[in-house]
Amino acid sequence: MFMRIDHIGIACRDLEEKIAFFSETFELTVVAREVNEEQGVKEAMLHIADGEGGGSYIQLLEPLSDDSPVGKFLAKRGEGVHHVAFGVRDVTQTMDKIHQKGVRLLDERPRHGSMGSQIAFLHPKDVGGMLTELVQAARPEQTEK
Ligand code: V0V
Ligand code: CO
Repeated sequence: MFMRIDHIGIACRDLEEKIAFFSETFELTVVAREVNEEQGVKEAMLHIADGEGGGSYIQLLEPLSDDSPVGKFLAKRGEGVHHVAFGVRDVTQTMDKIHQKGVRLLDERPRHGSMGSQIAFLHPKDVGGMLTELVQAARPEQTEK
């Protein structure tokens, strides 16, 4: 079902400061930046490695507002790991399979994610307290601008 860890999402208050820290400390390169209004975040992807069907990354997330998912998380828990995202071949099919096993989906249909991906979230309370994201990476031709 899962092909790789696509990314670890980290909630931060100051995106630029955390980009500087992660890129300098771990020698990682920022490969994408995006403001995602629907998800209420400003985010950056730092590349780690390439895997089957896509790469793996650290995703740094700064909230666009206090009442967004990441804004609420910061207020409640402070900075730190916000979610773990797994790479899947077909996000809709994987959502159906997982839903049939009794795990609540936070999205009824896939949403737009970083770098042209299709994403969907699973309820953290049904996954041992871990907010879980499914990622179907864009095919190369879909990421070309
Ligand atoms: C909340 N909870 C978490 C959590 N956020 N547990 C683990 N990890 C998290 N990140 C717990 C929280 O402590 C509560 O537990 C319970 O879940 C319900 O949380 P709540 O505070 O009552 O509810 P909200 O309104 O904060 O909503 C939480 C959820 C929300 C997870 C439903 O954040 C959501 O819909 N997230 C999905 C979208 C998202 O996170 N987007 C930002 C990343 P107790 O206190 O009841 O025990 S965007 C992204 O990754 C992109 C674009 C990408 O990858 O490309
Ligand atoms: Co993510």
